[in-house]
Amino acid sequence: MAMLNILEFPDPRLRTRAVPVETVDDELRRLIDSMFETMYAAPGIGLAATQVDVHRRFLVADVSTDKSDPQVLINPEIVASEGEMINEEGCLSVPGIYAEVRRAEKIRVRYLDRDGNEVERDMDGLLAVCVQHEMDHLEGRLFVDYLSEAKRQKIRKRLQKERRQQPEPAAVL
Ligand code: K1U
Ligand code: ZN
Repeated sequence: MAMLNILEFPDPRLRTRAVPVETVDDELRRLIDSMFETMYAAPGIGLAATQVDVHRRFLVADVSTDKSDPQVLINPEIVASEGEMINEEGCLSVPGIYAEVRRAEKIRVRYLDRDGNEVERDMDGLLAVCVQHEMDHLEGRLFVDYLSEAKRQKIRKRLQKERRQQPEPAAVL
C-alpha cells in the first residue's frame, strides 16, 4: 500500500470526467487499498479516484467513527433519489473550507463492489451526502461549484495565501 497525493483546488486535473472501470482486478484493489490508507490518514470520510489523479469511476468511503465500515463503489450510478437536505461539507481537495450544500436526502445507488459483484443499495444520512459528493468528483465537479463565483474566488485566494505561507517541503531528488 502507498500514500497517494491528493490534488488541491484549483488544480485543473480535478475537472476531468472519469471513465468507467472496465475490469475489477488486483491492480485496482491495490489502488483502492492505497486510497483507504490516504483517506484515513487525511483524515476524511470519502475519497474519489479523481482526487488522486486517477480518472476512472470509483470511490471509497467510511462514515463510521472507528474505520469499521469501509465502502468501495465502482462505476456508481444513482438510480433513484428522494427528498432534499442541506449539510455542511468539507473536501480534502479544498482544505479548511466548509460550506452548506443541498443534496438528495435518500439515494439508491447501483455499483460494483471490490469483488466486481453488482450491488443496489439505499443510502441516507452522512453516507448519502458523502457518496453524492464523491460522485461529483468523478464528474469533475467540486462542492465549491455550488457557491457563487465571488465565494469561489475568495476560497482560491485564501488557499493561495495559505500555500505561500506554508511552502511545500523541498523535494529530495
Ligand atoms: O474530499 C473528499 O471528498 C472527502 C470529504 C468527504 C465529505 C465530507 C463531508 C461531507 C461530504 C463529503 C471529507 O472527508 S472532508 C473531512 C471530513 O469531513 C471529516 C474528517 C474527519 C472526520 C469526520 C469528517
Ligand atoms: Zn471532496
